[in-house]
Amino acid sequence: MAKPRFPPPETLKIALLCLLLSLFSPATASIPSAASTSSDRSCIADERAALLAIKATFLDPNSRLASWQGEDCCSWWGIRCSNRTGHVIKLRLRGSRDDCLSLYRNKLLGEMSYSLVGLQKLRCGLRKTVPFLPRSNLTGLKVLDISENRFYKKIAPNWFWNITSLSVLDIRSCGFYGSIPDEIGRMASLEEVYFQGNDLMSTMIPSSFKNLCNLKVLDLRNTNTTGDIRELIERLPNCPWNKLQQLGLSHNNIGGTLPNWSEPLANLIALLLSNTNITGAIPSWIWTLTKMIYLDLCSNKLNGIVKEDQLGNLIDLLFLGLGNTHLQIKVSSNWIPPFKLQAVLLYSLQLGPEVPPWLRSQTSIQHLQIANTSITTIPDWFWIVFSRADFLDVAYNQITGMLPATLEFMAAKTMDLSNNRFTGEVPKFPINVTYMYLQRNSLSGPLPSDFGASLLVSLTLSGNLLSGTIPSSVFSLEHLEILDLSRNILNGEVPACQEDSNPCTRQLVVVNLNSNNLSGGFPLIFRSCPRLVFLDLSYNQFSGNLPLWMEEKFLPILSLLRLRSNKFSGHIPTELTKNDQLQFLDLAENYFSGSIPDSLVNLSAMARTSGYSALLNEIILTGQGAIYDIILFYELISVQTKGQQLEFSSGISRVVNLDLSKNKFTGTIPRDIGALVALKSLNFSWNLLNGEIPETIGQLKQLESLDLSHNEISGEIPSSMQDLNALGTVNLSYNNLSGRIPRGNTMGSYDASSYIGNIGLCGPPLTRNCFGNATNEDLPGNHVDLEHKSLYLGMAIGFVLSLWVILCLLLFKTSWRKSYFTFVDRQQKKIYVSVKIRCAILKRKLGANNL
Ligand SMILES: *[C@@H]1O[C@H](CO)[C@@H](O)[C@H](O)[C@H]1NC(C)=O
Ligand SMILES: *[C@@H]1O[C@H](CO)[C@@H](O)[C@H](O)[C@H]1NC(C)=O
Ligand SMILES: *[C@@H]1O[C@H](CO)[C@@H](O)[C@H](O)[C@H]1NC(C)=O
Ligand SMILES: *[C@@H]1O[C@H](CO)[C@@H](O)[C@H](O)[C@H]1NC(C)=O
Ligand SMILES: *[C@@H]1O[C@H](CO)[C@@H](O)[C@H](O)[C@H]1NC(C)=O
Ligand SMILES: *[C@@H]1O[C@H](CO)[C@@H](O)[C@H](O)[C@H]1NC(C)=O
Ligand SMILES: *[C@@H]1O[C@H](CO)[C@@H](O)[C@H](O)[C@H]1NC(C)=O
Ligand SMILES: *[C@@H]1O[C@H](CO)[C@@H](O)[C@H](O)[C@H]1NC(C)=O
Ligand SMILES: *[C@@H]1O[C@H](CO)[C@@H](O)[C@H](O)[C@H]1NC(C)=O
Ligand SMILES: *[C@@H]1O[C@H](CO)[C@@H](O)[C@H](O)[C@H]1NC(C)=O
Ligand SMILES: *[C@@H]1O[C@H](CO)[C@@H](O)[C@H](O)[C@H]1NC(C)=O
Ligand SMILES: CC(=O)N[C@H]1CO[C@H](CO)[C@@H](O)[C@@H]1O
Repeated sequence: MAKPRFPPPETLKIALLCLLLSLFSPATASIPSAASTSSDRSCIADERAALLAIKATFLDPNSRLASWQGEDCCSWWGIRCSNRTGHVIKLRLRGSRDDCLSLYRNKLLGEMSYSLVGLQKLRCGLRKTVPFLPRSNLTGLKVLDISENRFYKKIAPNWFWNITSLSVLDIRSCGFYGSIPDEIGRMASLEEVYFQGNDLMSTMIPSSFKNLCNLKVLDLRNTNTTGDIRELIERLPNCPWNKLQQLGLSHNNIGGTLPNWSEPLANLIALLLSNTNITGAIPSWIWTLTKMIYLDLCSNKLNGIVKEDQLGNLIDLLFLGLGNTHLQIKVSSNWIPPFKLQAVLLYSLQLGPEVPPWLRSQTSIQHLQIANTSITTIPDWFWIVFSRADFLDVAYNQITGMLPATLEFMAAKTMDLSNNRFTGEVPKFPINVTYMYLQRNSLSGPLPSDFGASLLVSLTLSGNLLSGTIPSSVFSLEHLEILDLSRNILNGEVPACQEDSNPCTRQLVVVNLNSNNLSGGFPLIFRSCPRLVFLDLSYNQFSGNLPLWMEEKFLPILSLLRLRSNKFSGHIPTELTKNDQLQFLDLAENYFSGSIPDSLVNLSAMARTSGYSALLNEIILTGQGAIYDIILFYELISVQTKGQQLEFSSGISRVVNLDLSKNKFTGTIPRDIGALVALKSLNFSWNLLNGEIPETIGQLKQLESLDLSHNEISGEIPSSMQDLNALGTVNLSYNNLSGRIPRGNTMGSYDASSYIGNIGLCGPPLTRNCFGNATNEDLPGNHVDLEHKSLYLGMAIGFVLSLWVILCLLLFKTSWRKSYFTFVDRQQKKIYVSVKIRCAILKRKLGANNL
């Protein structure tokens, strides 16, 4: 996969922000959201009017501003007035941030319009002061926090740029776009500025930023800031009394090399430069920043050597991120660092073959990522030193040996040991673990009858050598959402649900049992899983009829069903076709018989014209549950289209596939098959279908692959198929088709093998001419033949190229969305979980209002 595996995502930042609460947490965080601090006097009338004007410009579907009425604006929600002067000094209208992550719910929607400014204009006009430069009358406002709302408008002009009294400006994730106005240079009181998550549209902070000599915090992460890091740093306030403490530039298009200064930003405690294009060496001044707590240089092109005397200067360091760079860490084997880290991100570096011995002293670590670092063994101390850690990731190494029996005493909530060479049996899991990744190892033997981890949400054991049956205890894990046991040698039946003694999990969202040796009928246990979205039972020995899909809607939101290569028989139950989320149905290589039900065309998820509104995507967007992890499963399942085995990444949520090949279906292709307009791949090959290809097939404009070969289909190829421009693969061979092959944009351009075995077909690419209807073109002749041959050769090459383009697109195409969740990789998911947990704890600690 070319996709970088460990980009420390935005969620990680949030996680670690939660972790290191004091960092990047604006002063507003401590303001109670319902201001109980009303002063004796009521608020200043002008300010009240100004606030009402602001309110009038909001769409407020959740009535969050319901308290904004009455005389005393100081008692309104989100407002705080000064006891001394009575001025509104804080305005906090932050959108809600569930779990520290914005889920775009309960937001103030709408435009912050100019009515406030308009109000002032009027007043100015009356007083005949300089027109067009009105000041907002919230003259005492010090803290403005409107973060996490959705304004979707230009960042300037905007009323708040004229409030020079502000010391805190927090407009994180507000959907503002455009460049920051020069006026910011007049806001000399600013101490904390949070722009994160808005779109500065490839610009940079203006040079007037230099004036902000009081600036302590600048958060420009993920703002589409573009340019050279030196130029950017030159625009930072560099006053003699330089106060800058926290600088966040991660996730931007910043390149160049870091400047080598004599006078560094001596007060810096947090420097976040991850996911930028910065190159070159880390200049020595960074290692003189002895107050540094949070240093994140992950995912850059930084290179050079980091030595122990450099790292050793940073005595207060809690967060160290150097992962996915070209840096080499060279420290002596007995080095004991002066710091006690809480989070270490050293993934995708060369650290191995040993776990760096200096980590042994880091007993406070909560979060450890040393995946993909060429480690081959894990020392015994590892399991002890990190027994209290919350998040452990050592995936993608070559670690051999057995998992310790003491695993169950560890505190980890997320543990990724996947993609290693662990052997032996699966031990009991850490008691509180929710996410356990063990896929792609060499674990063997039976599964434990009790995992000892009742909070498991995700369990992935695919690609091991596990044998025996699936213990029924798996299905009594009441929080389990993801179960992947694929590619093992498990056998026997999937245990049934014993409603009384062993109530089944109802939370399952993803079940992957692909490629085992499981048998028995279709596992009825899944009937009790109303949230199931993804069910893959392919390549097993399951047999018998599919259960009648009940009126009560068995598996109501199933989006993907793969039963490929089993021994299922009987008809396709029509009830199945009532499912309105099924976007991927693969019943190939079974013994299904009977006709293909006409009601198949009612599979509405395959008939959506716009986008793939499959639940998968929707849930990913709204971030519910553990669905993020589904993406992991997309990586693992392979789909046969275009005659190739593909490993899909998240792209699979955009694959619409209907594969009934290699069964014993009889009868005709449903006449209205053209209704399934979203289909990308249709494979009815190797059945006993007869009748004609329905004319409606020409409506399947998205179709990239069509295989109707090895049936008894007769009649002519419908001319409507000429319009299938997306079609990359066609196979109509070995049927009873007749007549001329349509000559449209694509149909004539396929290889003759697409059509062979149909005695009645004629015209290119077949050599057989349509005599009787012959035109000049079709007349035999060396010249023409040669021309045709080179034409077909060209087309074949073109076809191969376009096939690759399509394959590559399928593999790598990701659609950028503003939300950072859309293509969250598995790493992010894990982090999301730890965030969730951590935030829950913090919420409790701080009171729900403050997060
Ligand atoms: C302001 O007044 C409120 C109640 O009168 C009091 O609880 C609060 O401590 C005062 N704040 C300051 C900064 O004096
Ligand atoms: C400040 O207010 C004036 C008057 O409304 C306006 O023209 C100007 O654009 C404002 N500045 C910014 C940066 O919004
Ligand atoms: C960054 O800004 C450029 C220029 O305005 C824009 O085309 C691009 O879409 C922006 N990128 C993102 C990720 O918003
Ligand atoms: C880094 O630079 C490369 C080209 O050199 C560009 O393709 C890529 O998008 C840049 N990445 C970021 C995060 O700016
Ligand atoms: C930075 O400059 C100092 C002396 O001014 C020099 O010793 C050091 O090697 C330079 N470092 C880099 C990374 O250029
Ligand atoms: C492992 O790290 C290397 C660079 O050291 C990187 O190219 C590769 O993509 C990483 N692999 C994974 C699975 O992240
Ligand atoms: C598991 O979680 C419980 C409740 O939060 C806690 O009391 C216990 O110490 C945890 N156990 C371990 C091994 O961390
Ligand atoms: C699969 O199970 C069948 C019995 O159901 C058994 O005969 C066969 O040997 C098993 N295959 C493997 C590879 O274990
Ligand atoms: C599709 O569903 C509708 C409504 O349930 C039904 O009336 C119609 O007969 C179905 N079409 C087919 C071909 O079964
Ligand atoms: C259609 O299915 C058959 C049997 O499953 C398979 O061999 C063939 O490659 C598939 N066709 C395409 C175009 O993927
Ligand atoms: C010739 O064309 C006619 C009608 O266009 C068609 O019915 C007939 O099958 C064609 N003959 C051949 C050999 O293609
Ligand atoms: C510019 C402006 O109108 N300023 C007014 C803001 O409100 C205070 C207090 O009411 C007035 O004194 C200012 O004149």
